[in-house]
Amino acid sequence: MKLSTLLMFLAGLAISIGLIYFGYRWFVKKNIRRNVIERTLAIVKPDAVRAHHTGKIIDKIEQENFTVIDLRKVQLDREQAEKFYEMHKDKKFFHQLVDYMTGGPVVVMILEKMNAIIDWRDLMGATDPAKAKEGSIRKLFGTDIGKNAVHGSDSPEAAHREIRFFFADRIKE
Ligand code: 3AN
Repeated sequence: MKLSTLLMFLAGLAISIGLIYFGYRWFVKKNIRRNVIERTLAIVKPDAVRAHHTGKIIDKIEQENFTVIDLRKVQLDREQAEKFYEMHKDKKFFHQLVDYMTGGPVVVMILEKMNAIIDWRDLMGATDPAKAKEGSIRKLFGTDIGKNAVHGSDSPEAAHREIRFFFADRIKE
């Protein structure tokens, strides 16, 4: 075998192993059930607040045994919405997202239960309400992928950052 062929084979193998390793870590991080009591951030977004769905959404949250630790109604300004969604700043829907999230008040909540992060995302349903499972909040109350009724933190790190964002006074608990 020629040396160049061997090197190409080894490079391909290293890239494949790297992709599998980092892909697996990403998947585990996004989907983990650690069986510990967690807190997560939930937001009832402007379309759902405007449509008077807040009470129905909280009812579903409590039926699933989450404890609402704190709750606030907040009007985000552009600077706050841009900061909150800064990880999406290069996406083509970013400005639409900021317009939407500043278009009316939101209700933000800290939710607590075992596996709160993944369980709240399960209860929310897929990002696109059309693809969300039956009975999920986005299926019931979402309009479309841009106006999908609720938000939930997607990892322990995000939950910590997002709870601090809205409830800095509670983060030391
Ligand atoms: P999720 O909220 O399910 O974690 P992300 O983090 O991919 O979804 O997206 C954050 C938010 O950006 C979504 N909740 C939605 O409001 C908006 N968004 C995501 N994808 C699109 C899209 N293709 N077009 C418009 N808005 C989108």
